[in-house]
Amino acid sequence: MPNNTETGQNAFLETPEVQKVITPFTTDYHERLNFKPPACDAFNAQATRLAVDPQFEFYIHSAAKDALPHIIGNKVQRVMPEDTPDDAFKKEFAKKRTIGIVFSGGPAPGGHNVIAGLFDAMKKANPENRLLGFILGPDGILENDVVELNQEIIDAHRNLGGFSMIKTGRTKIDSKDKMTLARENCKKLGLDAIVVVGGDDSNTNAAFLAQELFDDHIQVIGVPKTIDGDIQVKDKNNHILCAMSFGFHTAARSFASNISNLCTDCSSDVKYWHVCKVMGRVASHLALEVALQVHPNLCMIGEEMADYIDSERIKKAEAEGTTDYTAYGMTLRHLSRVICNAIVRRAEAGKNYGVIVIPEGLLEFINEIQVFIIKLNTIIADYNQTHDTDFHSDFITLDEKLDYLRRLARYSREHSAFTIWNTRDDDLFSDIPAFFQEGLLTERDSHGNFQFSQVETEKVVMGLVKDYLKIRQEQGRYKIGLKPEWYRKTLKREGFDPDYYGPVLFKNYQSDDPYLLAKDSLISIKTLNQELVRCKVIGKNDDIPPVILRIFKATVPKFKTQVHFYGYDGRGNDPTWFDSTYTYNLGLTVFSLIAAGATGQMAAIQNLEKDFENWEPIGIPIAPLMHLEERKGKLALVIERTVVDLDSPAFKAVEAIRDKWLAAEPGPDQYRFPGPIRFSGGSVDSKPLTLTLNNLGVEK
Ligand code: FBP
Repeated sequence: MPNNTETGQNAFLETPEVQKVITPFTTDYHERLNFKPPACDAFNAQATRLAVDPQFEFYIHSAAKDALPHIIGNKVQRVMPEDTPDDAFKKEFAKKRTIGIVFSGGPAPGGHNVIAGLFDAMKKANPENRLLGFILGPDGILENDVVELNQEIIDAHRNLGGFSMIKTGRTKIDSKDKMTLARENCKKLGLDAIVVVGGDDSNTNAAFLAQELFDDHIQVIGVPKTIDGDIQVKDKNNHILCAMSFGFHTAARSFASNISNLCTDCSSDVKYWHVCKVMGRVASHLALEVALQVHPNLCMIGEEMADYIDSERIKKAEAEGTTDYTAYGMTLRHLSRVICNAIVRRAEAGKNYGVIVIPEGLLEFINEIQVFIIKLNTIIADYNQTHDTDFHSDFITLDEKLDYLRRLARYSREHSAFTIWNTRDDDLFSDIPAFFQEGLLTERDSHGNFQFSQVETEKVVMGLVKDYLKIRQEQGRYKIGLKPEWYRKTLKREGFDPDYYGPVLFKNYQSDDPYLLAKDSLISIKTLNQELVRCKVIGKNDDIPPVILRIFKATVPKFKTQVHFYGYDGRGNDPTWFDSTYTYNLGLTVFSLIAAGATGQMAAIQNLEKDFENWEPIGIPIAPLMHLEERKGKLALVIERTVVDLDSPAFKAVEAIRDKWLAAEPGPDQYRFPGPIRFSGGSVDSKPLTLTLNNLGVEK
């Protein structure tokens, strides 16, 4: 053992054995750096060319036609191998180019491989090609903050997670001034092309940038990134062009691996409900994939909530000759009832524990919340437009914000004027817990999106669930079922006759039910005492026998939760084999698009849902994917986000099987254990289960 002086400690740290232990460079890390993802066939040729594939068609929005005239006519292009390029082709393909690349929005596993793929392809075409990385996202473009990416930098990031190589940001290039600045900076850098790696909003931005830079001959190519999985592109005839954005698989697998550990934990100490919120700003794709990976006891899918129809309410209204508009879409209250019922059913089967998966964007699909979000978006946008300052800087505290809303409501009442915020809105809003009010009033992101990750969705939902369970408990309708054998054994051990006490304590003692349920009236020691006296099992002044008390206590559930948020952790995970390979090929595709002169296109890999041999690199025109959507209180042209399709085989599978996963019956739970993300071994080339199921649905 070294002595305690600084020199001694340093000498200790420098010994090879200690170095081996404390090195930050693990075996997995080296394996990742050295992994060379396979390339799609086309990229093994000397060069590539593009071929328009006329079979794909889109509905074109007239607003997109007006706003993006130079790129609206783009078509789907296939990257083809070119093994016998003539001299003119070779010259053009290998022309010296400077390409800029920027990450935009939240990190997603695989981003570094997009850069690595692009770098390898451009250096293969011409070693003098230069790749510049914009630092900290679109701010890097506006501030001309770039770094030249060389072999050393690229090699240090291959197959590793995060966007740390050049960082990212959420700034949007959304004004004339910013566009002009972006153009000037791209020209100053001598860029031939700029690559935007981002989500739906960033690819929207890429299209506008392509339009803006068209006459300067600076090409713009987008890359579909986001763990949320909501960039999925089909043409108007439902042909799949891009089945999934990159990063989704890794994030979902990472969440699933952690959540399946909670399944193990809760079925071991049988006392907690683990409430797991998983990221996905709006769409529930991640929650759906996690459900398929883990088989949790309960999984809410936001899209289903919006689709819900309360037929009982509709019938009741019809009978009264009225229409009940609240019967369409699920309310928060109803949602909490659905969760409660599931919890109660499991408790009755003796399982007062479990795992619930809640998508981050769940509240977006709850009608009443959606109305608040739209109204508040408009109020904030209007305020910012009519004042020089910003709503959130002028009203810093929640009280100040609420006071402003109250004034709006008062104005509408006193002037009998139509305003977006009336007294009823204000009253309903006052009923919401303060932390949730604060969440609904948080600053929107730079794209005008409501930031669901800032709202404690799970707290809102589980708060209501807890309240309702308490009511059910007071009504005697939330009990833990006891195994008859355990009850009999326990009483016999103490010398009591189970058959004498059974009918007094349980409502189903005479049945063949697998679990005994305490009578509804037994909700406290006092009511137990009363029942025992009423049935003449004990006298008025007798104590309850301790063993009976013990049995009673075993029927009383305590609802204990542990809340978890899975988002940033999975977003930072090192990519799966699927995402590493997918993104590397996206990078190669980007260069093929640029080398062939494309602009306003998004790089994609078709047939991702199939085995790697079937993957095909393509370019998808971005402009035709646009539609009008409300942003910052105004209609804006944006790429349409894909939410979970309730008719998809993946959702249908979950719908059909989830009652089994609830496992509100005797026997073991149905949890699935996907294991940790591995970079080698048997399951290495697995892909998202949603993709596989949806593909099987297509092939059938
Ligand atoms: P992108 O769409 O930019 O990829 O980001 C997705 C996401 O991870 C969402 O799942 C989440 O709601 C949001 O980013 C969190 O944003 P932030 O990083 O700003 O907290």
